[in-house]
Amino acid sequence: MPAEGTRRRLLQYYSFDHAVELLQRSSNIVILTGAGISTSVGIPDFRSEDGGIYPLLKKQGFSDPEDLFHIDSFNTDANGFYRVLNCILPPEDVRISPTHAFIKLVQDLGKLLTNYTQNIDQLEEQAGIDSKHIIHCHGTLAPGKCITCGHRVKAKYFLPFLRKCQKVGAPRCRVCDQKPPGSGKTVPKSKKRKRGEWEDDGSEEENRGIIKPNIVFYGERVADSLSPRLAEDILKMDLLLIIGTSLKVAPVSNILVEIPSHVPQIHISLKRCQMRGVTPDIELLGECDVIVEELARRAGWKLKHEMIPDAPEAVSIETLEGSTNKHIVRRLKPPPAKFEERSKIPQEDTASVHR
Ligand code: CNA
Ligand code: ZN
Repeated sequence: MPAEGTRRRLLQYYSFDHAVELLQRSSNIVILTGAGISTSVGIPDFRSEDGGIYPLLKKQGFSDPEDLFHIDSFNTDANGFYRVLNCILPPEDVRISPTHAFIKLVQDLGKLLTNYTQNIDQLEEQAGIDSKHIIHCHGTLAPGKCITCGHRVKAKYFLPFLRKCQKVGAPRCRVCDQKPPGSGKTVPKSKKRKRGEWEDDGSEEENRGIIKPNIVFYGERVADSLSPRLAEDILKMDLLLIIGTSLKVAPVSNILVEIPSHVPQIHISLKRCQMRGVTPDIELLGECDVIVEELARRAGWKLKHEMIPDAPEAVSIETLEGSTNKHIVRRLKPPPAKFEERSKIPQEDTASVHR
């Protein structure tokens, strides 16, 4: 018997091909995404042991890296925040990943109801996903807004400036900088000041006129549009895809608990779903780009992306021992280059290798 509050799995769906069938026959798909869909294009996630920002910051001596993304930290030491933000800024010439292209394809096929994204990198827009299909649960990097007077800085000016912040410090509001101190709204008083070794002596007055990115910090409310949209979507959705998220950040992770249990759920990620009460019907474990590419190929959909080879590469799908619905999906690598090279070595050279 499942634990109380745990969704009962739909036992008729368990294989990779069931996932393909669900994609083919569904017409109102909700896709919940996280930082894992952008790692392949050079934007690290938070929690991956291999390359995530939190483990990296821990190695640098920050005992509680999550604190750096708390609104109270921003209000007391914006420079410290901007130094860290640098780690998750998209590279200047960033491209979308095959997974972004897959979500766009779902839209083009008329099957995308909503992409609830926790990402702040705005690659959904770059992929061509229509804003009517996107809920940015945690906001976006840009535009920026002055925390004192509310002056807004357009994305096209703010994004390039963000790249300089590590060197020049937090961006400042030109309106406030022209006014004498005390003439604007004051920065909210911090309730949370245990930041130990990374405290930067930043006073509230120093933070006057700082520009804040449009992201939702820990300690702030998620996008107002999330709950009403979810209430609507719940009535229409016929499939939930969860891609590249650890599901560790509430309240977004709670979306899953609110979705009616008859709606099939597919979870695609490097790691198994570990959120209590969440029981995806099918778990596809591995690089999301490889998995969506194979799903699209088997569904007969044309997924085009510069990182996807023209000739399909074989993947292996291995069911985890002791389960029916958890599958490890890997691209079968072509033989290592050295073998090819060796076969091209002229006969006499081969002989010298064995001499
Ligand atoms: P997270 O907690 O770091 O989890 C990411 C998840 O994705 C982990 O479970 C990984 O195993 C998995 N993953 C990583 N790479 C891949 C891959 N190639 N294929 C499949 N799975 C992969 O991040 P969440 O998104 O769950 O947490 C929400 C936070 C992260 C939000 O507040 C975001 O704003 C924040 N964030 C966003 C970005 C971005 O916008 N690109 C980058 C870093 C952090
Ligand atoms: Zn201002």
